[in-house]
Amino acid sequence: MIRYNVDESQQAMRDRVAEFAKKHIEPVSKELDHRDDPDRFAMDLYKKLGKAGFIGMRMPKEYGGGGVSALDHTTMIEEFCFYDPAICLLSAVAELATYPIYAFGSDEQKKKFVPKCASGEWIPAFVLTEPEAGSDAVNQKTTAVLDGDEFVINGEKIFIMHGDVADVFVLFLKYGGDQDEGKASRKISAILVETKQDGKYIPGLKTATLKKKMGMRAATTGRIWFDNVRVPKENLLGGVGKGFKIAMNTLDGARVGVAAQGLGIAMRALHESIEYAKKRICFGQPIGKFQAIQWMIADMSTQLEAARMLTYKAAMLEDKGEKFSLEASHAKLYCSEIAKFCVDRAMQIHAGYGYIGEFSMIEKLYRDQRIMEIYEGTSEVQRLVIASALLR
Ligand code: COS
Repeated sequence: MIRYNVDESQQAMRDRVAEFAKKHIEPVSKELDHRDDPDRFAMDLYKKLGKAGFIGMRMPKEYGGGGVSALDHTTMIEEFCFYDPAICLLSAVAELATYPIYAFGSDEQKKKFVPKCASGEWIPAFVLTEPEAGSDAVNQKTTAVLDGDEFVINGEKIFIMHGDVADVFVLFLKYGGDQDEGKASRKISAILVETKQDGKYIPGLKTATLKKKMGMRAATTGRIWFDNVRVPKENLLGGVGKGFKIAMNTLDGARVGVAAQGLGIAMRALHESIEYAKKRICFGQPIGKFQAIQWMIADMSTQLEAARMLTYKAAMLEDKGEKFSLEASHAKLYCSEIAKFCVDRAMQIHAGYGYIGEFSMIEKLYRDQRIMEIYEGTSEVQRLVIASALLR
């Protein structure tokens, strides 16, 4: 009743995720949410996700991916987040970073990188954000200079999902064109960086794991420094000055993914609230008999259904090959906000049993959901994208 499918393949995907989740996610979910040990990357689980086909799902089968539609991928994320949003990120980050290689790479680059990233053998990271370039993504300070057959890279990145463990970076930086003239967004390029040689970081590359993260702890978040890092010039992705468009195009799809994360979180919050309202006795009857609780549940359900329609619309446009930037922003904005609303109402319904993590999942959901209004473009950036599309 709290799930809705446009077609049968969505239910098949939900069944597939549920089977994996019961076997491999539920037993480790609490352990990976460990507060004091955020820098232990869940490599075993990552490999299991890869083996089960949950990494690189959107990549074509010829490149070792699952070849699933955007709608089915959305369903996968939604259902995964019902079980554990943080563990879902292990897969979502791989998709975010593999997509631009597949969509904009040369044949050689695709053959070299995509199958390894799509199988879970290599961990890829999408390396855009800098200390002074988050929402203002154009304001890149990291630079590349061509020296013979190599780029020499200098700069710093922050808040990079899996940046502390990745084998390959899709790195965005200032390179190309006349850097003093013309549109700033056309002076950004993307370069693929293989981070390791013989199991060690290449010279000049340093990373650190960011500590005391509020939620989403099964996935790590890193900081990266480049000090004269040398990369072969054939690792340029998609051409000189194409980096910003590559990043924006990639984020369109990723934003539908974040919307789906919001759906999964809201769905779990609603599910837990319904179950709890049926069994929690207060003033001599289950609290679900009180109108105050009924209205909260009705509001959660209504918002979840509306959010789902926005998300599925964006995914279906993507599947049809149509432009979906506006719809992706609608979905990401609304789903991240309703996830917050639903988790907050679930907390109110559970009261003390929601606030204390050992009693329910609500406390974890409360921490996990908060990043959704921030990453892949804040809610303010989504409003900017929506308004500029409408006012153009
Ligand atoms: N797909 C492809 N190209 C796109 C695009 C998209 N969705 N959106 C914009 N572009 C292109 C534009 O067509 C334009 O190309 P031209 O130079 O040929 O004209 C170029 O990119 C610049 O577009 P625009 O001027 O609209 O970009 P802005 O600098 O105004 O972008 C925002 C501003 C805030 C929208 C952008 O910087 C952004 O999305 N920031 C958030 C980044 C983010 O999500 N960070 C989160 C961390 S990443 S995990």
